[in-house]
Amino acid sequence: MPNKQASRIGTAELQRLAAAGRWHVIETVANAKAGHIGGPLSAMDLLVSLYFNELRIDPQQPQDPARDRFILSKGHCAIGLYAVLALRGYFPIEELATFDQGGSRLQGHPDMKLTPGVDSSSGSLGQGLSAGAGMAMAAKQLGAGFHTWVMLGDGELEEGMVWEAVHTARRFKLDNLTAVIDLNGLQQYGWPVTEDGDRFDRSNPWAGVNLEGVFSSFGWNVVSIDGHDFDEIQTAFDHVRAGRGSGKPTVILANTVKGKGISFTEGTYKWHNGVATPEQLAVAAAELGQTLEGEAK
Ligand SMILES: Cc1ncc(C[n+]2csc(CCOP(=O)(O)OP(=O)(O)O)c2C)c(N)n1
Ligand SMILES: [Mg+2]
Repeated sequence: MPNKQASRIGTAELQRLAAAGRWHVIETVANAKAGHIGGPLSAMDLLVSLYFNELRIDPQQPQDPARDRFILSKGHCAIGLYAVLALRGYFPIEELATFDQGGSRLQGHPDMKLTPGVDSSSGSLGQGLSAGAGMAMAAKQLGAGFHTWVMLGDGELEEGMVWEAVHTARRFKLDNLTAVIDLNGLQQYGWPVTEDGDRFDRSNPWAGVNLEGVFSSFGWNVVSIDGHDFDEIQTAFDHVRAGRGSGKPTVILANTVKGKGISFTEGTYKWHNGVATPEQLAVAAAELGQTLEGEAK
């Protein structure tokens, strides 16, 4: 059985890990001179909670067949996942410095053949939930007890293939599958609009849509949370566990802030991707309680 943490870690430690993870994101992307910021930061509290308190995994045995699976369907947020995998011990923190370089195990989008701990390649939005449904279906057929988790973006939710998987997962009673939706209200640009001088409509793609009702009507268990509140995240995980045996997959609708945790990246599409200047890095380090070398103060 994979080595789940013997006991859950508390909120203060989760906050410390999330701050370190956010720092690794902005510093690593600045070092690589390209990469995504807003999505990795909005997902960070969820990722830390999953990897440190929920997934049954063993970083020493990343291919253990009994491990829980995690798919980052919004694969452009790879640096967020890599930061958490490094903090969790899958590979050295120093390896983050190779991010997005030729020959690195840490490419700009997740590659399951390269990176320990990455269960599915991703980057072309819309596909991860189908892959996860396949894994969950395989677990059922094999009588395996592992759980499959898939994280999607709210812009990604506009992809039609997502909804094929939403329908299929209920059809096959995949109560061993959980979708975590990072509802940060922003995507890369938005809908193109010709009459608007700004060229894009950047309003929340799901404003006015009752997503809870939509997923419920597809037959899913639904839990809505603040995706930056560690207690609420834990409650959602408990909800998932309670849903095992119900014949229903569970969706966690996690309300988040794009770019969360650094003042100048919060709540703006402009930091969907971007490279921080040395001055901006200094601000981020101060806000996240890090030194510029990345050591916790
Ligand atoms: C099929 C596909 N179309 C377009 C893109 C380019 N793209 C990368 S990120 C992104 C926006 C995604 O927004 P969202 O899912 O909300 O992610 P987040 O806000 O968490 O970064 C787009 C359109 C892509 N990777 N795949
Ligand atoms: Mg988004």
